[in-house]
Amino acid sequence: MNISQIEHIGIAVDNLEESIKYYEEVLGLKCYAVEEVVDQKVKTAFFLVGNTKIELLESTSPEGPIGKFIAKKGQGIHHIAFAVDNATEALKLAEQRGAVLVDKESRKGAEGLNIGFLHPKSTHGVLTELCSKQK
Ligand code: CMX
Repeated sequence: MNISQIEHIGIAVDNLEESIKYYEEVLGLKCYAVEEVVDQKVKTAFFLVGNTKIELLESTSPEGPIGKFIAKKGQGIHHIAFAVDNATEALKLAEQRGAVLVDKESRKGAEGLNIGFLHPKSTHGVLTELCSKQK
């Protein structure tokens, strides 16, 4: 699997603009990118903290994963993403080791990364993303 670092922490928010203000004006971080990921039904905003990113996620639809999460739990930490060499291989290995996959293979996510998720029911409650630059 070879996890090299926490790539990002995903945080579900009600309103991207309002949340960006908090991260910039209170914490003094700088939002360096805003991107819509259409197939995930989210708008994202990114901040760099050392080598790790904070990814804010606003839902574009109540049917999307973030819309459903916020309806149930409200705003807050949604997932943790680990950087690996090859997300598809890491997913396969995680499955062999007992995790339940949301994604059988990696797919394209924000910032062009290849991403795939492990189901939180199999990871002690934390939605876990594996991501890589290569496939
Ligand atoms: N963290 C912890 N638990 C979570 C969770 C999360 N982020 N999201 C859902 N759950 C829990 C729910 O609370 C629920 O638990 P209970 O059965 O005890 O009530 C269970 O998982 C099922 O939740 P659900 O609301 O019925 O949602 P679904 O099963 O339809 O979907 C999941 C859950 C994880 C499969 C779905 O959210 C998913 O596919 N996530 C991966 C994709 C994603 O999150 N995309 C957004 C980020 C995109 C990006 O980073 O670019």
